[in-house]
Amino acid sequence: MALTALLSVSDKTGILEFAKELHALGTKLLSTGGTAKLLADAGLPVTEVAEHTGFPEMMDGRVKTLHPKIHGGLLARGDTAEHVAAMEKHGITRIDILAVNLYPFEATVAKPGCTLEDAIENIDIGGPAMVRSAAKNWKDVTVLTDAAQYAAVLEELKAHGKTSDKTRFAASVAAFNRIAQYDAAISNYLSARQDDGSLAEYPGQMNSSFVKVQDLRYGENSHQTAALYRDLFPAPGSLVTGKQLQGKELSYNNIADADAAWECVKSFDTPACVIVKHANPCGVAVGVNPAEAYSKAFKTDPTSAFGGIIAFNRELDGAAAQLVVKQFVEVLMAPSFSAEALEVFKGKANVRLLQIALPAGGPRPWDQGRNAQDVKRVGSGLLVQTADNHFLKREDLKVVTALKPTEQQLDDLMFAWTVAQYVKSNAIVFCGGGMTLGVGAGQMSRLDSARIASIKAGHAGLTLAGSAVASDAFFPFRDGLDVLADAGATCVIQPGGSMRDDEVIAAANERGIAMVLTGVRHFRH
Ligand code: 93A
Repeated sequence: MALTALLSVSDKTGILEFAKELHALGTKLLSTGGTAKLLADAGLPVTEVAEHTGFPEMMDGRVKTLHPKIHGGLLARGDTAEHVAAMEKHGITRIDILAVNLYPFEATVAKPGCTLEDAIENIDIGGPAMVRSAAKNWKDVTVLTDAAQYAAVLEELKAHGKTSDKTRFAASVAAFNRIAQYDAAISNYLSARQDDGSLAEYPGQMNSSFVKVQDLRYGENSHQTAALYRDLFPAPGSLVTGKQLQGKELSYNNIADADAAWECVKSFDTPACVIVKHANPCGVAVGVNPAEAYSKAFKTDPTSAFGGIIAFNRELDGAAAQLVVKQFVEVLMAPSFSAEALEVFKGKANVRLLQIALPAGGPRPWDQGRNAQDVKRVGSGLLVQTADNHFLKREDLKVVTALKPTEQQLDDLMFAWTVAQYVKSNAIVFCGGGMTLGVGAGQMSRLDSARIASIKAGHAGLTLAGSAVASDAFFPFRDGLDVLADAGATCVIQPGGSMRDDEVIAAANERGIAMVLTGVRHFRH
């Protein structure tokens, strides 16, 4: 018996060729307005759904296929006598093949300036309803939601006059996946909007949809498999919006470290360089140009910088490239690369160059370019929080010591605080002259982070006399502060809020340290 195919597609790619082949195989064609017209214009015999159901398309096409003759034809089980009888009684024809792709909701909302009204009109109702019906009834119906599936189905039809169970089941799974993705896009888009259509600050719920970018060779370790996904709507200026210009494929660890470096370097207004190793900055500096910023950043910890991930927030020019090329570097990131810089790295085919545009609103995280949500997997759950986007302004600082920081010290403290936000807790960051001098990261005790930062500065041959120090969270006791003072620090920035703030402030006064409190902390784990 001749098969019937219902074709209803917004994206008409490949549909005419598919319909021609189906027709050649003796398949009866049913179709909705626009798709039917395309087929009819090409001379194919096609019955409009409206004619088939006896109901016109109405309400601007909102009601086209939502009819028992369509859904009965998709849902009836061929192996159930009662279903077959109901079809006969109501004059319902079996629909064997359904090809549907949906109103382009994702593409519509991705366009700048898309209104809420536009978005809503592009929510497909009838398409997903048919896809669900067909996918549920996969034993009887082949459901196609992607033009890439047409060829294989035609081959099976030509060879066997029908599709295999395996193909229909796989197509059903693909269809439900597509519907889930589509609904997630709608839910995400709407959740992020207020009643008036403006962007809500935080949807208050975890419902991101992700698109796979690529499989990775392996995960954090070689026995782990891994892949990179991106948000359906990535934040402007975020790592996944970048373009790799040269070099080996990025690894899992490369991507994680590149993200840490990029997020940190984006925080600076002036030319900056961030060198990351194992998710922590091992050198950060600002300078009059990228070359100076790099030279300073490198000095913090030349040992750790080996094989590092390096990010700039300005075009990487020839001068900076000539310096960077001297060290072993895994990934190099910048908003752009000058022709000279590209020339310098041409000979280093393994170095991965990643070009990422800074967010249009400016390089600062508080403008834009951050994910609304941070996600961390725990056990069989997810921890979700708003991102740590807090931007500290100078006027927010509270001086709590007898000594007031000088303007120069305030500059250094603000710099140190910005860096500390990107260092794993407990973070202690010694800085001076727009560069990091010693970074203590990821220790279980703040005291040890302070000791390590000071030891590392010593190893790098840097003096901490007159340095400024940021602590990502408060000092629980005065001992940590004493380590900073012993090392030569003269000013400190920290959140405050400890039970022993008084003890810590008294220690600062005693040691001749100017201390400012931020009132916010930057734990990062
Ligand atoms: O507006 S709808 O939600 N109402 C429907 O009844 C319906 N039936 C199919 N959208 C509906 N469709 C969609 O129309 C399909 O999913 C497809 O994307 C599109 C094809 O329309 P045309 O053939 O007129 O271009």
